[in-house]
This record gives sequence, C-alpha cells and structure tokens, in this order.
Amino acid sequence: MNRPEGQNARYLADYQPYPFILSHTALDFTLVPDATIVRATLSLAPRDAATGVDLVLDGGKDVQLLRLTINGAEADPAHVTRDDEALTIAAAALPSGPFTLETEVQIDPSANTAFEGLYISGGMFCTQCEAEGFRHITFCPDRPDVMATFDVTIHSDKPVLLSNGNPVSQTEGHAEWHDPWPKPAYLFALVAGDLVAISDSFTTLSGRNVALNVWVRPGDEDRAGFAMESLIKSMKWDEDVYGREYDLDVFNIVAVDDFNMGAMENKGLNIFNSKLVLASPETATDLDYERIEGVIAHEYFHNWTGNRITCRDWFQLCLKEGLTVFRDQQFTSDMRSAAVKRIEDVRTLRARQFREDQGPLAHPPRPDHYEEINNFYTATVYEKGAEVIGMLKRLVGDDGYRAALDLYFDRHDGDAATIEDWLKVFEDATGRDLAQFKRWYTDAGTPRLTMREDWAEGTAGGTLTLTFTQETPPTPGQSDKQPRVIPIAVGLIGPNGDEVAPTRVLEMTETEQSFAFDNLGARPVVSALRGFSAPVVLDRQIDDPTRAFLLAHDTDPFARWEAGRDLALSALVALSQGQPGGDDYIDAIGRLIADQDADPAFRALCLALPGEEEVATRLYDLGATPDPDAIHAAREGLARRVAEAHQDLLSEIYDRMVVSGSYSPDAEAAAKRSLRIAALQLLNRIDNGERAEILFGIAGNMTERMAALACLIARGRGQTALQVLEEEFGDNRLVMDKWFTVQPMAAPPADAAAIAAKLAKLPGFDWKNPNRFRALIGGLTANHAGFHAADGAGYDFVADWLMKMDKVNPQIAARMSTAFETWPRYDETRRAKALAALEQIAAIEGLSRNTREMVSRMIA
Ligand code: 0A1
Ligand code: ZN
Repeated sequence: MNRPEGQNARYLADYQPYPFILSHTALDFTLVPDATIVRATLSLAPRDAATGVDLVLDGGKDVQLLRLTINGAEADPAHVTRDDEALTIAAAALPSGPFTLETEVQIDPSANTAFEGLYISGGMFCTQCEAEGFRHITFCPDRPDVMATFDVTIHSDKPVLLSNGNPVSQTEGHAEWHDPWPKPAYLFALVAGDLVAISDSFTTLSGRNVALNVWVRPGDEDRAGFAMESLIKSMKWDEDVYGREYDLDVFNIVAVDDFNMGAMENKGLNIFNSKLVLASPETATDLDYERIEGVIAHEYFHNWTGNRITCRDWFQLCLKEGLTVFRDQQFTSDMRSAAVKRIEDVRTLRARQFREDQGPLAHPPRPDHYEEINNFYTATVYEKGAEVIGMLKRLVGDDGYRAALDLYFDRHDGDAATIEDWLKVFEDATGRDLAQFKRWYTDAGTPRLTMREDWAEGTAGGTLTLTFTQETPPTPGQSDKQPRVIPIAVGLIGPNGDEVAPTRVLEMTETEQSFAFDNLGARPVVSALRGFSAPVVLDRQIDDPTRAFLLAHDTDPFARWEAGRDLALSALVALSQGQPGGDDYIDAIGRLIADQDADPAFRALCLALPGEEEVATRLYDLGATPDPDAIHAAREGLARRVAEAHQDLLSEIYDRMVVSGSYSPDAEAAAKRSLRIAALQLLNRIDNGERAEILFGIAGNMTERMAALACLIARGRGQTALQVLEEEFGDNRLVMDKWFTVQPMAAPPADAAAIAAKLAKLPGFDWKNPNRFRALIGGLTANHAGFHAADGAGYDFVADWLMKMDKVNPQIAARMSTAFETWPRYDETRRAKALAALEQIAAIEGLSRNTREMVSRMIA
C-alpha cells in the first residue's frame, strides 16, 4: 500500500491489539465549570505477562495531571512521561500481573468550545466522547476495542445527575451509576443540569420494565412528546423486526443546544441536538418531525448495532453506522411510505454521497487510512454503508439476511468487530462467497453502468438482450478499479403499458455482461435499476418520449419517479446550454398531476424540479462545465412554464390539499401538505407571491409557514414575514435557526452572499453555537448560484468564517469546508477563486488537524 498522506496518518494495516486488558473503570467527578476534578480508577492487566511494555494512556493537552498511583503507591516521576497526546508509564514501573491505576486530573469544561469531551451547554454539563473525546476528560486507552464495565460517581449542585447504565443511588448533590455492559470509552456520557423529564415506560419482549425519560430544559416539556412516542415505536420495532430487546432498567435521552452532530448513542444515555428532540406544530416542520422519528430510532438501534457489538477500530466505522442507517431507513419505511422513503434516500445519497465520491474527498466506506477520524463521519460511511447492506440483502434474500443478522448478534455480542466478521456471517449463514462483494467496502468511487439493448424479433418469440458494462473512475489513491458485484433489478413494460416481466435481479460480476429475456412478443420498454438496486450511475440510450412512457406506466415507484427526474434533467441541461427543451416534461408532468389516484407524496416528489446542483452534476457527468447562473435561469424559466401550462390544475391542487382539523405530523397529512407546497412553489412564479403571503398569514403550522416564507423571499418580498417570525419566535433558537437559513438560501443568487454577510453582523448570530453557524453558512452554500457567484463573494465569505470557526471548533469548520469539494467542476474563473480561498485557509498557522486534512485533500 502506498502511504501518500501527511505524517499524522493512521493506517488500518497497522492494527495491533492494546497490550493491556482494562476490565473496569471507576470515575468520580466533582463538577466545577472551570475546575472539574476527575478521579479515575482503571483495573488493568497486561495482555501478555511475558512482554514488559510501556502503558500508553491517551490524554489531551487540556487534561492536567494532579496525581497518579499504581496499586495505591505514588508513581515515580522518572517513569512517567507526558506529551501533548498521551501519558506513558514505563514498563519498569508496572506490576507483571493485574494492577490498579488511579489518576486525579483537572479539566476546564467552561473553556471547551470544541464540544468534545466534557463541556457546558446552556449551563448544563454534558459530554461528547465519540470518536476520541474521552481523552479530553481523563487519561485512558481511548480506542473502541478496549471495553470495560463502568461505575460513575458525580458530585454537583445541579439537580439532575445522569450517566450510563442503571442508577445506584441518588441523593442531593451526589449520584452513582453502574453500567454492567462492557463498553468502550467513546460510549461514556455524563449530564448534570437543571432539567425536567417527560417520562413513560416500556415492557420488553421478556417482560422487563424499562423507565423512559426525555430530559429537556424547564419550559420545553410540551415539545418533547413526539420524541418519546418515537422512542417507544423504535423499541417495539427492533423487537418485532430484529428480535432485539433493550438491556437496562432505564433509557434516558437528553436534549442539548450545543452539539456538533445530530445525536449520540451513549449507552443508556443518548444525547441529542435539541433540534432532533423538540417539536411542536408551531415550531417544527413535517421534515423536522420525520427526522426526529428517524434519529431517535437510529440512536436507539445503536444499542445493538454499535454498543453491544462495537467496532474494532475507527476504520470499521461503517460497520455500526452503515448498518444502523440501514435499520433506521427500514424503520421509517415501515412507519411511513416505503416508496417515498426510498426516493428521499436516493436523493440524499446522490446529493451528498455521489458528490463526495466524485470529488477530491472520495474514500471507501471502509477507509484504510485517515488523519483525523472526525472527518470520516461522512455520507460514504453512513449512507453508502447502508446502500451496501441493502445490496447484500437483495443478493441473499430476506431469509438469508435474517439468518445472517441472527448469527451476527449471536456470534459477536460483546465484541469489537470488523467488516470481515460482518461478511463472514453472511457467508456462513448463506453459503455465498463474498470475496468480490467486499470491494464495495474497500474501493471508493461510484461505478458507471452502461446499458445497451438488443432486440431480436424472430428468436425465441422475441428476445431482448441487455448488455451492461461497468467502470469505476479513479479516485484519490485508487487508480485501478476491479469489477464489482452489482445487483441490477429490471422489469419490462409492454407497449400497451402492462408489465410483461416482473422485477428480476440480474447479478452482474464481470466488466461486461449480457442477460436475455425470451418470448416477449413485442419489444418492451426496460425499467432498469428498480428501487435503485445498486448505488451506481446508470447510463442508457433513452429518448424523452420513452421516459414519459415510463413515468406514466412503470409499476416500480422509484423507477417511475426516476423517469420524471430524467425528463426534467434532460430539459434543464438543454435549456442551460441555450437549447430548446422541456415540452415533453411539461406534458408528462401535467398528466401526472391530474392523476388523482396517485399518492400525493409521490406526486409532490415528481412536481419538485431537480435542484440546481443536481443539474450541475448532470452537466459535469456529460463532460460539460456547469454555469451556475445559466442553470439558475434555466430552472426558473422551466418552473414558470410548468406553472403557466398547468395553472388551473395546480391551483386546484393548492386549494384542495388542505388538511382539516388539528395538525398531525403523520405521513398522510404530511403528504398532502407536501403536494400543496409543491404546487405553491410553482404558482409562486406567476402569482408574484400572492398565495404565499396569504398562507404565511393564516397557516397554523411551521411547515406551511416556512414554505410560504421561502416563496416570499424568492420574490423579494419576505421582509414583513421575516419580521413577524422574529417577533413571534425571537427567543426560540430552533425557529431562529430557520430564520437565518432561509434568507441566504431562498434569496436571488446575486444577493445571497451580501445577505449572509449582513445577517452575520446581527447580535443574534451566535456563531459559536454549531446549529446557528450551520444555519447561516449552510443556508448560503445551499444556494448553488449564490455560493458559486462568479465574483467569488460566496467563497470568500465562507472561507473567512471557516478560518474563524477553526480556532474555536475545528470539527465544525472541517465539516463545513466540504462546501468547496465540488470546486474542480466549474469554469476557470470560479476554480481560481475557490482555490485561492482554500489556499488562504491552508496557509493559516495553527490550523487544526481537522481542517488541514480536509483542505489539503481538496487542494491535492
Ligand atoms: N455516532 C453518532 C454520530 C456522532 C459522531 C460523532 C460525534 O461527535 C464527533 C457525535 C455524534 C451517530 O451515528 O448518531
Ligand atoms: Zn449512528
């Protein structure tokens, strides 16, 4: 293997087990905002008594050692060395058998702006330890394959004191917790604050009673009910579908305002970004509700896929994340519409993972090296990791999948496992050889699949031969790609619109391969890659009338939606290049919206034009250089033509899709609202915002109000509505985040960067709060032509803020830097400006390892 990265890179190939066994960790916290004392007692033993090796404990610069004893005796300072990242105790100072190591350290949670380790959010102490945060709390072997049972004692004057596992004792100013399940340090959590709970209970499969609490700040209780409902549904679903039961007496969820990610699956004590817990009809949108349900499920499902079975090392991150995303996607499909969920997931996959896979940050679901692990919580590890499992399931069938999963839980409970272990359970349970399939885990890049059709009339009553070729473009560090196993789900539609061959999964293993369908009579239309059966780019010769035919007749909802999307993209590509286009799309979409039988959510998805970035990607795929301004103009123009052509139908939908009664976030009601909003967004192009203005004034739910607000801003008449929202919700962080996002996002592109700059000067732009920072910066980067403005104003604004944020919270700066990952696609002027912005960041002295790694990969 070549090792091209910086000196700090870590390599999968270098894996060695930790030379000591840690059986138990006892922690004692005295919580003081700027001087917290942590006493840790680690029960250790050499893994191999014969080899006297030094004991290396991870510990960041921010951990100040006050005292260290081994078996109760003060360690000789000559045997202890300290650098910025670790504490080393020389082998000579260690007993040859089991021993107890005690440390006392001091840390300063009030100075922790990176939100890694123990920090303070809104006056509450809380922790985030994945991936390597525990080493900012105390000295320890901070790696996922070192697992111990925990006892935690907390001293604090805060009224609510929580940690992992089961409560042992709770008195004023003091609490003790015991976690009987061995766990790695990254699953440790502690919370101390002035909190209130909404509580419920759940009786498990085997009759165990579990106390459930969702902890929030006083005053937020009335917005926590949906999270609790989602938790109960998740617990039941995991029992019904996977046979997995919860294993402690309590399950606590805590909402915090300052959080780098969405949520965290700490054993028995999940910590959530408050935006993924708190919801009321007045403050949250349908999408927020759907996300809350999905993320509550995701974190809960980690209890088995992540906690009971964890990862051997961080290279295996997709072992827990890919599987848990796959499980939460299954859950949402079961709770809501499976067809709609699949389309939404594919949209996200393409927008985030394909984008990553096709640019300078491409990496395999299981990377073989990294510099900063926090940079690898990516769409590839999560979403592609889930797609790979979907393919496995398609290949082995539902029964094979269930047998493999049962074996996985049985064989690996309590283990820190690898992708090899995962694939082996499938091989053992089903008898399949998965050596070639493994490439999905080890190789980066999105395969391009080309499909050719050959029709032979006379032979065997009419034979259609499909010939596929696959090719994966080179990615950083991987130039030569071998063919992968690709499950291609195909169905055939006869000329009269009837399905003549139901879905068949073709298993492609070669670079080029043909599959024949006999006895067809007349030449059918191929419905290919049904259900998006593999994460590939499909390239086929197909004209717009055939796409329109599939949009009208395909029985597979994904393929049907895809046909409409392809029609729209083909029009937008032509229009953005100054050519005519769009007539077939406008006709076909008219037929679809008139079809009262079709599911409203599905019609809404079809009505929404592909985003500008999607058009840019398609142009780039076709070998053209995308022009963001031309794309914006083309999309606006087409939307207007659709609105003009179907004005009556659209206003009828808009008037009819009103959900009566009180608000409910369920799938059916949300579907109606989504169709109504899709119609509004088109009509907004020709009614100059009239409907949006009325809707904003009368809507009782945030879904419609936000949609109306975005429409008003796009028409340049959002001021009054923005003021109203600010007056009404100025003290509600989550609503104000939306307020900050929508302005640069929905603005005409030429104004977007200036609007973002103006908002950044407001006192309400509390940029050290990750949600607020993401709201504003992310709002601008979501405006494709605004961020990629030819004068470079978008690039400069974002780069300036990344540099500022890097000093405070490197994880957030590094993550947001991916806004630049598509820079090589654009014209020379834009490329030069984006590159200059990246180089300016790279030149900063003291730039974090996080941002340095990202920027240097993007520049390379
Ligand atoms: N494991 C969590 C995600 C997570 C990862 C890293 C974090 O801090 C750096 C926080 C959360 C999940 O998959 O939900
Ligand atoms: Zn996860």
